[in-house]
Amino acid sequence: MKIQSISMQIICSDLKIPFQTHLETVKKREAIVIKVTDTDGLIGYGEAVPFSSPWYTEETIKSCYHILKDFIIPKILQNRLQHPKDLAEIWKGIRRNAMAKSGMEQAVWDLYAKQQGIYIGKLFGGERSKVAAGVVIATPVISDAIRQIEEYKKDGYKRFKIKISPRHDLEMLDEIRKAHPDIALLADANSAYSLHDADHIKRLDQYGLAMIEQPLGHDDIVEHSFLQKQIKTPICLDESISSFHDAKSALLIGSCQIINIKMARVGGWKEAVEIHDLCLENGVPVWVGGMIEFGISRAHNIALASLAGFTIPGDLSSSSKYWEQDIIEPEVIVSDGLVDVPERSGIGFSVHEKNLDKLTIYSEIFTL
Ligand code: OSB
Ligand code: MG
Repeated sequence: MKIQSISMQIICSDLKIPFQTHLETVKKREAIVIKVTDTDGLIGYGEAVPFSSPWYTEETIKSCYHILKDFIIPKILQNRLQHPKDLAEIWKGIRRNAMAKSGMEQAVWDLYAKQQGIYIGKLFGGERSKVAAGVVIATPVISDAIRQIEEYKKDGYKRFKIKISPRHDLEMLDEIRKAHPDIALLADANSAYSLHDADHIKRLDQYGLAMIEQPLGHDDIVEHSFLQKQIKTPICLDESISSFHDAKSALLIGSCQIINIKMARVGGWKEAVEIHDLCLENGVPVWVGGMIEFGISRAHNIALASLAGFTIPGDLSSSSKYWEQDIIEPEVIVSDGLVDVPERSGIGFSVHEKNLDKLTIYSEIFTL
C-alpha cells in the first residue's frame, strides 16, 4: 500500500449539550485522528473514539494513544502492508484494544479505497444511497428530554433513544409516552440493571419500546438470555458484543433479538462487517451505534450503515447536534430523518484541515 507516514492528532472540543448517563456526564470530547499517508500523498483518515475516562469501555485516550504509538504503528510501518486485510495478522499479537484497532482500520481502509478510486461503503457491499438517522437524548431531566424530542422531531429523526436507569425509567417513560405516544422509542440502560430487577424491567413492556439496549452487565451474555425469556421488549446488546465471537454466542443462546454494531467497540471494519453478515444470515436486524464522535468516525459509520442488514435507524445525528464546527466538509446533515450516503472515493467527505488543526491539542508523526 506504499505507506509513507502515519500521524496522530489528539483533538478536543466542548459538546454543545452535556451527555449524561448513570455512569458519567460527558461535557468535553477528545478523540484521536489518525492519518495514513502513501508515497503519492493520498491520505486515509481514521478516528479512534475512546473517552477520556474508562466509563464505556476500558480504553481511554491515553491508553489508546499508547497502544497505537508503541505497538500498532511500528508494526504497520515495519510490515509494509500490502492490503488492509493484512491488519488481521498484526492484530494477532495485540489483544483487545478495539478502539485503537478500529481507528487504524478506518484510516487504512480509507486510504485503500482512495487508491482504488472507490467509495469505502462499496468495498463492503454497501448499497443504500440514503441511511436512516436516529437521535439520542441523554438527560435524566424529564422536561428536558421531552423538549429535546420535540426539537428533534422537527428534523424528522426516525427513532429516539433515551437513557434509563432504575431511578429514571418508569416516570420518564410515562411522561414521554404521554407527550409523544407514537414515536419509535428505545431505552438504553448502559448496564444499569441486574437480573434481580427482572420484575421491574418487565414493567417497561407497557411502553411499546422498539427495544431495550444493554440492560444487564457490560460483559454479560448468559443473564441476558434469561431476561429475554421473561420480557416482551426485544433486547438489543451494545457493550456485551465486543467481537464476532460474542455475537455468535449471543445469537446461539438467545441473549438478544437485535445488535447495535459499533465499529469502535468491535475493533474495526472487518469485525463489524462479519457481525453484520452473521446477523443478516440469521435474520437478526442490526443498527449502527454512535460514540458522540466527530465527522471522520461518523463518515465511516454512514458507510457501514449502507450495508443491507442495517434495517434499523442508527445513532447518526447531524454534526450540529454536538459540534459548533465539525472536522469534515460538508458536515453531516439529517434531513427528513435521512443522511445522504456520499459517492466520492474513500470516506466520501473531505477533512476540514483548518478546523481539525484548531481542535488539535497534541500531535506526532511517525515514519520508518
Ligand atoms: O451506550 O450507546 C451508548 C455514546 C457514547 C457511548 C455509549 C453510547 C453512546 C450513545 C450514542 O448512546 C450517542 C451518539 O453518538 O449520538
Ligand atoms: Mg448503548
